[in-house]
Amino acid sequence: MISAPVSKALNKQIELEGSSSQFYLAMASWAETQGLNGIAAFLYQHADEERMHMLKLIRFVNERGGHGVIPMLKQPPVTFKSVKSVFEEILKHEIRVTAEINGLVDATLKVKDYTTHNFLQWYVSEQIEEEALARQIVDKLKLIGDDKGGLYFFDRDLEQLSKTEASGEGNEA
Ligand code: OFO
Repeated sequence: MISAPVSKALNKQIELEGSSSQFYLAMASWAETQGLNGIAAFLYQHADEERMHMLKLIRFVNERGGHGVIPMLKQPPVTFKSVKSVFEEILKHEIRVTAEINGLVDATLKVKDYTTHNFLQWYVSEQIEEEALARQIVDKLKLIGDDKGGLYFFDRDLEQLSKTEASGEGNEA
């Protein structure tokens, strides 16, 4: 049985994963309106992944005798300054999510909840991947700078990446 404080902390994470999904969805929709279909495909897919992160937590809390609460979410931004700023925001966001996961891991150790601690290890690994990917993309965009041709190829690369992830490679979840 999950303790009330751990259940509360996991519910906070459920909310964060839910708002991550909305955030990616907002960026995907914006990218699509800019004719950046590859970037949009990648972001739509990532929005689905974040929803899956939220669902995984809801199911875990319920299985352990708690109650996963479906959160009310704030509206994410509608427009974005540039593709680079989108991915810079993603990197910042994922760094924040990593910090929250680490805080959760720490909290479970303090109350000796080893089951939840073990469950959270999946999120620890996932955050390493998410941060690394966001960092790689930001670095690529820095190289591209204002080169429109570069952005065209970048869009194609992300389309390819989303296809690879959809086929199961590079996505262990
Ligand atoms: Fe759920 O990992 Fe990103 O936010």
